[in-house]
Amino acid sequence: MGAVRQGAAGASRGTLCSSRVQAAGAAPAARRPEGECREMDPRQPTPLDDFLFDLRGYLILEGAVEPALIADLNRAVDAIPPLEQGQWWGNAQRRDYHAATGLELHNCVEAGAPFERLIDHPGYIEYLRHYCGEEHSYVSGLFIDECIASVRRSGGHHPVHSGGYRGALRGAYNYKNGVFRCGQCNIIVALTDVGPGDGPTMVIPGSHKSNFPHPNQGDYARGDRMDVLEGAIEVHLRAGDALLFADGLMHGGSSRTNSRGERRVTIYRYGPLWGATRFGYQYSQDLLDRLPPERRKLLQPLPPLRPSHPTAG
Ligand SMILES: O=C(O)CCC(=O)C(=O)O
Repeated sequence: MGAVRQGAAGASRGTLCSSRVQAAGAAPAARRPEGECREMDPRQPTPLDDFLFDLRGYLILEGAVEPALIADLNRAVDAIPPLEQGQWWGNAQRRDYHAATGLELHNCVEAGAPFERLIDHPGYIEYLRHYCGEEHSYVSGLFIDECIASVRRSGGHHPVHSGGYRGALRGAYNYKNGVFRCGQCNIIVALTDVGPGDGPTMVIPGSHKSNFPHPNQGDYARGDRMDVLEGAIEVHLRAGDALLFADGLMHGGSSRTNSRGERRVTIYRYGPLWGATRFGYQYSQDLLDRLPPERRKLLQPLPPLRPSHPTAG
């Protein structure tokens, strides 16, 4: 099974080192890290994207992340030491969702500069703002409530979960009065090619709106595999492609049957700026302090507000 690849939305886009466009005298905090090159124009969702996202609950953004960053991300993944489930590495923690998923390093924005660069990547950030950033409201903006580096080896998989039926508001798909109001959208960036046998993510197109439970979805905790679940398709990606989907879409990971190698992806979950991290992870002050303001806002949209001169008693 293979997902139909959608045409590249914004074909040839140049790159530009931000340092070249920095206004003279700009505050250092507003600068991107030295040598970091960014695409000139953030990719914007098109009317066709809106149609397909509404219809299917997901989009494939081909070539969303440039090869140089993919190479940096792979080097950053190589640098992750062997970790036990629950073990911390700095302010990131191995927390596999399920015994079968393989390594899932949560709070991965704390695991190296390449992960920071995904926070507001122009290959997809405007899509998130559009679909789950409460556009045209008094609280428009985004917050990243989970970010994960995932490494899966032979035999690994992720059982199906989510779906419109009795779905949590947090991940719900919504469109009303001319605006999207999704509770959460996920961006999965492929760091390796993910084709047949590599353990591609699976989705059930349209299930973000389903009114019924899937009768054969099985038991998540028991680790039932979704490989042959009726209605599910594999999403094949090349390294650098991104899968964007409403969290309310039924999704999971097919079994990796290739005996060698690894499937490497990052999973960043975005929601409205008033959200909270799912498991209680806190972004470190060191990280918040060094990020450019527009990135910092995606991790801490509203700095804590306290009286500067607390009154006694
Ligand atoms: O690992 C995968 O391919 C699926 C990821 C997933 O199920 C999730 O992000 O909730």
